[in-house]
Amino acid sequence: MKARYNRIGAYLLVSILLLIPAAYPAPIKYFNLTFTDYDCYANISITSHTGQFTLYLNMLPDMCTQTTDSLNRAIVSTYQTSSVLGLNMSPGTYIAAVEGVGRYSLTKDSFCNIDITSPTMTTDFPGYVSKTTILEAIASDSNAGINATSCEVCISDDGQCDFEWTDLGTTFTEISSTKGICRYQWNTNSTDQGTYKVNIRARDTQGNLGFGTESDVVVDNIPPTIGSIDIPSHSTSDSEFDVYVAIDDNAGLQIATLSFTSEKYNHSYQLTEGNDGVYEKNGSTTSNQLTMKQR
Ligand SMILES: [Ca+2]
Ligand SMILES: [Ca+2]
Ligand SMILES: [Ca+2]
Repeated sequence: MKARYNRIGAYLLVSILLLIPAAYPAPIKYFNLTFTDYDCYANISITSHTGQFTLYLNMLPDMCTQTTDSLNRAIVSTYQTSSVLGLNMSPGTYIAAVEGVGRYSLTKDSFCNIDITSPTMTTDFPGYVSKTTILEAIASDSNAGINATSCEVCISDDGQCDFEWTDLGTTFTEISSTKGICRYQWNTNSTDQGTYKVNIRARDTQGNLGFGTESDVVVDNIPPTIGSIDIPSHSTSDSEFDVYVAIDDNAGLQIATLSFTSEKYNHSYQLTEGNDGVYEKNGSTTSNQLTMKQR
């Protein structure tokens, strides 16, 4: 009987052991490193806080597979730091990976010696301008940096910015070595009324040219005309009344302000609908709460 129990015990032990894999593969986390320029280097450093890790960097760009058989690797145990280097890397996406169990942290540093990427130009031009206005663009170039005297502005009346670029000289305002503002003061008093294509462009120190977003800007130096104001000659306190004013403008009314004074009150209201035409304001002499609609 005892021998039989021993056989059953051995059978159970073997069964349990068979359920346990011989070895667990260490988990791998992949990440990418992308370059758009040439002659780039990368320095990826790994620190183990607990456990052993292997850091890999595949030096062949745009590979779909693996990194772990690469020779370019660094191995660290708890409290150790090591790094892998990539030199003379070309444009492309490179796969890196960390293999191991525990906690770790990474630092990544990279730089390219040959910059072929254009600066990024961020523009937000106004839709309507009058008198003297400022056109500006924020230029940034994270690699070579911006050429601080390379700003040019285009104001075109033929529908396309192509040959109308004017060098702004030293008007570039630096924010940092890789970022700055191109600014142009446009005196529209000597410009014909109408719609213009406007844009700003700049170069980085390697000569790469970046463009802002070409936009329509309307020059409008003609003030609106105010027609007769139709308002009741008398109103009692708390009574409702209507005011009718005809306002005309050549290029889109932006803001109109209606002011009136009574024996007790002095009010000013802004009409902001932005359309030409006749406006209607309904209100009370005892309240600042007025509604306005286009009649
Ligand atoms: Ca660049
Ligand atoms: Ca043109
Ligand atoms: Ca106008």
